[in-house]
Amino acid sequence: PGARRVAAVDLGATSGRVMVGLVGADTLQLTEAHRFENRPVQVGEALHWDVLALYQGVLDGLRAAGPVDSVGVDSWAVDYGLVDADGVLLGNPRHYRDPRTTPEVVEGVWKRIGGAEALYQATGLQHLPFNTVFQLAAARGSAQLAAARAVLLIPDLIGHWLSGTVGAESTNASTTGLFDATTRSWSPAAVEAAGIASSLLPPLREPGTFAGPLLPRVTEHTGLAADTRLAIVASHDTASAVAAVPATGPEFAYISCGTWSLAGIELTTPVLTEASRQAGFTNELGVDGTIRYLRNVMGLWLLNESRRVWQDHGIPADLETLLAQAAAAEPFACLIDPNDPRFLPPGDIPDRIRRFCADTGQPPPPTPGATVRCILESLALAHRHTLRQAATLAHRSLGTVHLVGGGSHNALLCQWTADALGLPVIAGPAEATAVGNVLMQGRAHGLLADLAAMRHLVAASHRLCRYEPSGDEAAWDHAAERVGLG
Ligand code: LFR
Repeated sequence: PGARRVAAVDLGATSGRVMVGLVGADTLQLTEAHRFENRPVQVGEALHWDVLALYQGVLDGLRAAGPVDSVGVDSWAVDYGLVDADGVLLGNPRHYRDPRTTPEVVEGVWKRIGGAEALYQATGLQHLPFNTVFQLAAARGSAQLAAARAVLLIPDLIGHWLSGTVGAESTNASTTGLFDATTRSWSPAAVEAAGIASSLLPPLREPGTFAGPLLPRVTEHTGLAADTRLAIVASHDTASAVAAVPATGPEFAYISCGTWSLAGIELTTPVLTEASRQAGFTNELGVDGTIRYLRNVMGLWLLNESRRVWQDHGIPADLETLLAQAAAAEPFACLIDPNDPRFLPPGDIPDRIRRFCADTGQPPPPTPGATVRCILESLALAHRHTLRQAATLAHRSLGTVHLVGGGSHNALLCQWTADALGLPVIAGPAEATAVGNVLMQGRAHGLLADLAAMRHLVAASHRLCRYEPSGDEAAWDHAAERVGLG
């Protein structure tokens, strides 16, 4: 069969895009049809996603895409919309950086299930305060939750509007803390601990399948053909990105680097040991029955949010200039633990970095360039720490490191990650998420056999950049010890 033309809708924390993909057994080409901003909206204490603006961007993008055989949607994980008995959205979805999942909410869930250990045994999910299980627990007793008939994760909500179907795609369901990584189904114990009715959780659906045709209103509005189908892709953006890692051998590590750095390895069975839980590792689902064994590292959020604050304060924050200044700044002058919880909420990251330095007896970075150096060196150290821990906990060795996502354009971060690990880093593709989305649609159309075929196609069709370690590992060892990432 020949190549297919598909549309990949990829929603990220700062922007959404619709890419047109041409995919076949030996064909993989992506072009951007439309890109639009994603601007979270603060109302009082609550931080929301403007999901209707995103949906409008999706429709505009589908119209710009022109005729396609199918449409697939992926986005960040965890967040959801509640829909009522008429299938209508109840309120705006909250942002995972919303402050309502307090320690009391988290402890309430742990108490109901018999401790954090029991929740990890049931789900295999790393503890993050914003996991869906805690968000829903925080919403307990609200009028909205009382009226809700389904919890739809963001890509499934967009898919519902496009096709009228209701379901929960499994890779994204595995990020909720309501899903059992061992049985690959919803976890009754975790659902009970969240305090919600299990009927709110839609039936699971598997990536590489079709949900049904787009609604007539949608095809009329976008000019797409009436038989255009909604494809179920690996709708968790990280799962799509990992599926698109251009690895050609078995033992590789990956870092999907954008707003977050998701650093880990691929396994066939979950690791649910107490050491794994304490180290904060997650067992999320990949495609073809794989486990994404990884940990969230705070990622380029630190840099992007710093730039936003500098711009607000009238301080120049051109990326190229900042990176050149960072390259010229003093090495290892100050370091942070990127995963310190103080860096999670939106706000003045440069100020929080200064405070972190003050609290740890380090000189605060004197300039934006020095701050960027601090961020990137610290991220490289966190990458190293995370990958080495993943390998140890899963009894594996570290092979080639693939760095995919927007961060693959950041040469300093790629080089320093290679230096810190003492391993070569292969950077690219930058659009790994959209590539994975397109590839899974290729699977649904029967054009690609398995994960290995998908990855070979990415390796064959993309120009990748290789960074060799510079050999100064001792300096990185010393730096890692200083900041507790040794
Ligand atoms: C990356 C990502 C991460 C998830 C975070 C919040 O975009 O999907 O995998 O932990 O966003 O949903």
